[in-house]
This record gives sequence, structure tokens and C-alpha cells, in this order.
Amino acid sequence: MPPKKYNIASIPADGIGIEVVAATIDVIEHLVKTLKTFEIEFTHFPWGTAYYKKTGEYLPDDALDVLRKFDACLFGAVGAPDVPDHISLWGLLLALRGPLQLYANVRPVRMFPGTRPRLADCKPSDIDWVLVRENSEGEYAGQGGRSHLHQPWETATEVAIFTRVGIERIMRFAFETARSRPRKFLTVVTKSNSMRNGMVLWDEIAREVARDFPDVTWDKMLVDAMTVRMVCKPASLDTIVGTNLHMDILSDLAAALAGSIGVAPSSNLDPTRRSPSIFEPVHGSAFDITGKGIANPVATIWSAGEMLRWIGEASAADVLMDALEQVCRNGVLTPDLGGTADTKSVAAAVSAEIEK
Ligand code: GGG
Repeated sequence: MPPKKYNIASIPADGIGIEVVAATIDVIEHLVKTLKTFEIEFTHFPWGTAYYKKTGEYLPDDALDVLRKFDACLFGAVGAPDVPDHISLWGLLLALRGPLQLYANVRPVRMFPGTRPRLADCKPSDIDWVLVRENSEGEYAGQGGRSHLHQPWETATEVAIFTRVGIERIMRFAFETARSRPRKFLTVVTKSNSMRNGMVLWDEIAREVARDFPDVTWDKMLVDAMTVRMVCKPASLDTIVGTNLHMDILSDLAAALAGSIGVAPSSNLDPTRRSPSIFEPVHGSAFDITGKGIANPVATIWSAGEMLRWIGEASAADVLMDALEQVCRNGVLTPDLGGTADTKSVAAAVSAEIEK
């Protein structure tokens, strides 16, 4: 039988996204050549701010149909200094996550070898979390509008949309994630004291879904108190679920506490597997370091590892992650982690480690 072949779409997009995706694809192609157990073909799509400036759109009309033919997608970063951030984000990333129903954004956070905790009294074992971000509705539903433009009483509304089906599916996903981990412990984050509709529905649905997971212990936190708990009692947390906005913010805090956003991966999953899932670093396009060749590729390589696991190549993912961790343990680190290595030499070191 010929080895199984996977078709992966690559959308490097903007800034350092282009650099870290190129480095990651080199590593994955090297992994595939070394293991010889499956094949991967990457198809590159030039969608991003350069494409937008040429065509007036971040994505062509048939982008969703095109992407649906792939097994998964590797994404870089979106955003450019001369385009308003809401135009670039809504033009590309949010235009994919919503319509493809990639409703679960999974962001593992742990102290990667080579990173140092930001807090003096934090042990590496204190931070080993999985953040589950609702990725399709909430504050990022795009609902609202502006009126009385340029008047003193100019008004803007940003309406958070929460649906029973949207909350229940992410809650089940989070309880299942918690169940799959040794501690079987979930924290549900809301703000149900001041937000008295959607957040209260989140609390109610958490209680309903919890009945189906008697083996999972859970608690709930208000998002403001959660920031304190993450800093002061990190070891008390394991799996965490919350809304699109809350977890967007908490996952940056989590990555910083664990050492650097440069090592924070994320998976935008359609757990029903009807759509291809998208794997991307948590970080953005970082125009301050674009072109310098020093962007940290670890978050994207780790995201590609999550992608391999998702498409069914778990042992290849294990080989990749062992090599990546060893390279960081050996001190081959980019400047965000206090090292002097560049993007390409980190990737080359991971490829070399894969062969050992
Ligand atoms: N690689 C992730 C990226 O490009 N992030 C830009 C950003 O602002 N993302 C916001 C979000 O993840 O919702």
C-alpha cells in the first residue's frame, strides 16, 4: 500500500507569519522524509495584506470551497502597520474561523524547555494548562454598529452573541478535554455578575453539561479574579474554558507567564471534522521584528505538531515535539528567549535533531 498522503493548505499571510511558516514547512518536510511513513503536500496560498492591496480583498470569493478540499491548514499571522487591524483580522482570520465553524480554539500552555518563568516563585510544573477558547461567537460575532457619526453623541454598539448550541458544544468539548488529562479538572470562566444575560447562560449550561461528566471536577471563576489566580495560584489550574474575548486575553497572559508568546501554539478545530482545522501560532505578525530573521518558530512548529496529531499522525507529532524540546533544552533559542539563534537555525537544529 502506498503511504497515506495529506494535503495541507499553507497561509503564511503577513509579517513574521511568512518567516515562521516557511521555517516550519522545512521542518515538517524533513520529518516526513526521515520517517517515510506518510506524505504531505503543502499548497501555498498568498492571502494576506499584500494580496489585499492588489485585489481589495483578503480572500477570494471561493476561498472556503478551496480550503474545504484540504486535510488541514497551517496559518501564520495577520496584520500590517498600514491597514487597520479590524480590517485585516476580519478580512482573513475571522472570515475563516466563523464560516468553517472552527468553534474550538485550543491553546496549550506549559513551560517549554528554554523558557524561564516570569514569576520568581513559579516552578515549571506549576503551569501546565489547556485553554479552550470559544471561537465562533460571543464578543467576536461582529454584531453591532455605529450611528450619529462624528456627533458628540456618536454611538457604537458591540453586541456579544451567545447561543445555547454554541455554548453547549464548547462546554462539552472542554469537559472532554479535561477528562482526557490526568487531573480531570476544569475551570469555567465567565463574568456573570455584571453581564447578566449571556454569561448567566454560560453558567447554567456549565452546570447542565457537568452532570454528564461526573468524573470531572470543575469550578467557576469571574474573569477578573481569574487573572489573579493565574498569577498567584497557577498550580491550582488545569483545563480552562471561556468566551472568545476572555480567552483571547487570558491566553496571552498565560503565554507570558509561561515564558514567551513565541512558544504559544493554537489549534482552531472543527471537532465534527466537517471542515479542515487551522493551526497557527498565538502571536501576531510582529512588524517590529519582520525581516530581521529572528522570529521564534517554536509556536508554529508546535502548532504543526498539533496538526499532525489532529490528522492522525500522533507518532510523527511525538518525534517532532521531542526534537523541538531537545533543541530548546540545548539552548538554541531566539532573542525573545534570551538566545542569539535566528529563525532558520532553530528550524535547522530541529531537523537535525529529528534524525538522531
Ligand atoms: N497567528 C495569529 C494572528 O495572526 N493573530 C492576530 C490576532 O490579532 N488574532 C486575534 C485572534 O486570535 O482572535
